[in-house]
Amino acid sequence: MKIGIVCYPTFGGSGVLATELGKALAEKGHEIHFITYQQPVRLNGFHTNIFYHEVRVPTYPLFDFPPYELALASTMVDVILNHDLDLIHAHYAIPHASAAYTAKQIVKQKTGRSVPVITTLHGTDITLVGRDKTYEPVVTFSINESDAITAVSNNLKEETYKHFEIIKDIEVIHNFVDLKRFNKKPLAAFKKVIAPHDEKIIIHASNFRKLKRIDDVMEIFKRIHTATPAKLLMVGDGPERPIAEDLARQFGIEADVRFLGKQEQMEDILAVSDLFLLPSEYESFGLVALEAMAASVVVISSNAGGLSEINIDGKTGYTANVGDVDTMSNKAIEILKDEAKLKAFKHNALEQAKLFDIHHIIPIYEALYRRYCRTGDC
Ligand code: GMT
Repeated sequence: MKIGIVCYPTFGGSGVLATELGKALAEKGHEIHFITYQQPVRLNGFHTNIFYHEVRVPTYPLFDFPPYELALASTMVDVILNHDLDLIHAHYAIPHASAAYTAKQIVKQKTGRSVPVITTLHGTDITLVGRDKTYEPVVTFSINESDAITAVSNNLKEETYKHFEIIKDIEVIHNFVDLKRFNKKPLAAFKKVIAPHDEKIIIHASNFRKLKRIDDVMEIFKRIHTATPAKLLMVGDGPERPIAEDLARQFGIEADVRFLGKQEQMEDILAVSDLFLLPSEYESFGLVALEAMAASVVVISSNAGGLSEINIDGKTGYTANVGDVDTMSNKAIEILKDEAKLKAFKHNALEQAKLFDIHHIIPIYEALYRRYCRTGDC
């Protein structure tokens, strides 16, 4: 099949998922066209079946806000026509689903052909930004106009029906992880640099927005640090980072907290880690937690959104109510101090991640695409 993938090219989970999906589909022989404003971060290396089309947004002194959505829709039209795409898969509703709708109408008017649009909802496009009155009518319309709608968790499906008037069926296709990427390589030398005295390695990775509750991460680590020798790796960047750096100094733990910024080699960092902290206010899924589990890292998370669909309380880690730093800290300390339990939970985490292996999920997307394909066997 010839598939156009529209996504955000950044480190966010929706862009990561869309890029990994495209790469896996290309491996299976499909022709993949990424359409976005920048080369997606995970799109490294050359593949004969992968094409990248950059959306350029011309500026003009009149524009305080350059119209990205129009440039995106026009680029989609070009790519659909020039490469005879079978379908468009839009990841994250805003503005991708509505731009795809516009592109579809233009192609229909020009050629008479109706190009199927599949929209995958990822989280904040529904639970945060999309619900804003400024966007809601367009989001509702473009979701309903999509030929197929998928959500990355049962929770996100429920949230979508709760907050939008959706008249169509939403199919849940869980996010996935490529377990092959997480074959633990011997990284003893790297581990020694981070934890020279064999301290436990705790990790958090996100875009450091308020919703990630970075202050909870720092508070939980402070308590862990008091109870057992530990180091904290903070991966990513965003508005809450200076606050977290301040807290580390206030708590007197700055020597044991490393802010690594945005990182592409998550596999190596996770490979030396013991425990992942994700106390978020909401996660539709928590792809980063799944990646941690694929690297046999135990997860302590909140039970918000779809997190409980992947992190099984008392098995792969622990979950607690949002803001319950007492439970999260106590459970983290308990497991870090009990080597046998830590080992068992690490094993369980990997086993759970296997359920979401890429090889189970890609065929589900392919079957969905086929349902909307022109010939049925494209
Ligand atoms: O978490 C973020 O802020 C980034 C956001 C995104 O759109 O990239 O992530 C969302 O999509 C991911 C991939 O489906 C999910 O794993 C994240 O849980 C979801 N984030 C939220 O729901 C807050």
